[in-house]
Amino acid sequence: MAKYAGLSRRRVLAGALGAGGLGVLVACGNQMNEIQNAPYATNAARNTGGTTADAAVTTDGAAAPPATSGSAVATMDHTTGTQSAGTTNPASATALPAKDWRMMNQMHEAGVKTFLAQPKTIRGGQRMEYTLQDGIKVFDVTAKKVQWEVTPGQMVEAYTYNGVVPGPEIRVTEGDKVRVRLTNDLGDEATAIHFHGLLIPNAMDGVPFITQPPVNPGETFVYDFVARNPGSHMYHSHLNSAFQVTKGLLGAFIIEPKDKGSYPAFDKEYTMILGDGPLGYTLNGHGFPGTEVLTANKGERLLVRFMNEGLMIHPMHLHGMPMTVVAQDGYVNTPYRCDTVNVAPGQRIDVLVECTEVGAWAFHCHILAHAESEMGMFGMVTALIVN
Ligand SMILES: [Cu+2]
Repeated sequence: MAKYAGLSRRRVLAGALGAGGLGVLVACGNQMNEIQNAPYATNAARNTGGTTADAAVTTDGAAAPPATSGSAVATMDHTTGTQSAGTTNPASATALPAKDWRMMNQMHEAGVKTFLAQPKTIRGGQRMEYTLQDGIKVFDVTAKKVQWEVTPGQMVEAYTYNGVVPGPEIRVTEGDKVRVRLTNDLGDEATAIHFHGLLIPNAMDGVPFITQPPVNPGETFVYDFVARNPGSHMYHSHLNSAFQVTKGLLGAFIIEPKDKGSYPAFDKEYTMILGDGPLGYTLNGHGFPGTEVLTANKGERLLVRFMNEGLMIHPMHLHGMPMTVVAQDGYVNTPYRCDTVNVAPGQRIDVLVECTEVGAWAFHCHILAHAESEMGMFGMVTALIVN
């Protein structure tokens, strides 16, 4: 696999550098160097495989996996210690530059600082409001394209439900009557919603040409059903899905049990939706350092609902404390402990964490090519901070 991809990749990096607005001051040994946007540019390049988002999709519409090899790397200027995107020595396009450990440290540190400061960005997955009509909980969902800030300063075209990635969380209680009204404002593609994991009437299953006609641009389709099986589920597109879902047409669909005693007790919960594809490697629609920190107080029992909406398996690893797997695909199972849990595409894995250890604990995918490079951490990385 080519380590460096030459000038086309540099132009992309130059664009990423130009898109950001912040300079980052980082310490380097005993000197201070200003690196313009270094963590953003490098993470942007990493998160999208060093190409524009659309270039990660092949002409037949299938999503290509994000690149895992380094590409936009040959931009270190070893004489000045600064990045030189755009104007590079032609010789460096073929020659491997010597490692610059100070530069690597700077980039790692800058990314972590940005992350710990928790950049102001739009978060998807907030609970969706509903209206109650004749005893039915009615949710209005519009599929539309937006420019989405995957990492700070890096805007990518996303396909969204109601403008955010993940789409707003739909949360109901077992036995509720539910109506989801889907309006397609994508403009140039049909779509449909599949309610992944729900026991549902066949006509409501959301698969075009099997259970319903496609919802064409400008059309609305109404899904009506009763929420039968409690647990962590999902809703997502089932048309051109390798493209539409990885572009962002996805969200959590959580059915709380009528009998709270049928599910293990917890104090606090997070849903963590895993993604890979045109938006890069993401947790809840963002790549590090744009990912959200998880927080808990010592002694709290934290529930994490992993949901994989990507095309790859992601072994999620928490430092510092074990995880106890309590449910898979909404079904409560015999619990078992681990510190790394494989989450396959389509799976939902619920884990409990007894927050016994104070500190900032890294929490990341352990396919390390989805998480960290010589340019710093990127993609599927966050932290659990126990106070
Ligand atoms: Cu991964």
